[in-house]
Amino acid sequence: MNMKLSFRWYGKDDPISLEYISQIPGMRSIVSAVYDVKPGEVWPEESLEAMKRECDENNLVFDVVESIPVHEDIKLGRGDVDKLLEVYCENIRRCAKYGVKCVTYNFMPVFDWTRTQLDKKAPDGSTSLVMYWDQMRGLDPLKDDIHLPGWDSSYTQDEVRELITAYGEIGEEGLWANLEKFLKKVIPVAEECGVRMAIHPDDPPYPIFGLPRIITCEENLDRFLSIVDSPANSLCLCTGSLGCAASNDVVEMVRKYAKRDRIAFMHIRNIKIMEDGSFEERAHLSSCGSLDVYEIVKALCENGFDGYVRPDHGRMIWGETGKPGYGLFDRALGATYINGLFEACEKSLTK
Ligand SMILES: [Mn+2]
Repeated sequence: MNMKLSFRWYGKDDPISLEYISQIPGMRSIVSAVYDVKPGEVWPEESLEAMKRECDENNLVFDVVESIPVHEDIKLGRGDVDKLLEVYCENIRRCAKYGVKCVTYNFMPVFDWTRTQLDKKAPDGSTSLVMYWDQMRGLDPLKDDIHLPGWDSSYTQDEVRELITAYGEIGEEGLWANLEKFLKKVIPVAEECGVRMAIHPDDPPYPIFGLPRIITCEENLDRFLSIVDSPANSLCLCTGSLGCAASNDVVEMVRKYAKRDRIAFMHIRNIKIMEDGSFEERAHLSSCGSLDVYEIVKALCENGFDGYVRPDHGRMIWGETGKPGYGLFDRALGATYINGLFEACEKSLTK
């Protein structure tokens, strides 16, 4: 198969072993990062070297990083941005030195993904992540001490308020300007090292608590890609993130950007959009959610996609416990389903 199947692994603290991951049919690459270093600091080479060695020992390739986090000061355009950008570039060089070909990152203010519950029980007893508007409404982080699951707990509530206010002041155009500065510095370095930078869309792709969100829709993806028109400036197209806005036609987006070779990395998962715009993470199968995963894979194959693919969040099934969204069993089922779709699509195209 042309695509490179990959699996996210959280390193030594991940309850799932590389040996287990290597037992998933067709599994090729490990997606990981150095998790014990703060944003804005240089990654120790020993950590990258150890990661590469452990993957090698399990016949897996460590060639995708998710993610090198972007320091809030880069996104806000304040503090010593030049120094932070230099550190970012150095981390890309170091990753490349140990074989990394693709680096994912995001430009989401303050919080990464937003959900209201991480263990919503479905009728079949499985659990998954959900975002329900009736649990969100009435929450105001500027007024109340709120703790949504998955939020960086290292921030105090006062720090969160200060950041939210600062992002409110720069707004969407300020965030675009800071992203442009980031790309113009980082992409030439990535090109030199043979690394493709892959931006992850905002999850969900609309404003939360008034925070600006810009990697959200086709118009904005076009704008993003035109800032630096290079394959090194590409997308991590996350079907579940873009797909939870009903206005996004994910199949068309995949077709368009795969044709232009601007998708470096695919996150494949399915979500169910509810009537009020809330969403639930579901099993990968098309019939389990709102996305047609067959059409997504077909659009990739028809446009010669040969980048990385990973089964994104899975449900917790069969009594497994662990990091919500990142269990072994359902992501392995997702991987096998993805393999099947790719085999069928690729074979039908060559006949
Ligand atoms: Mn994703």
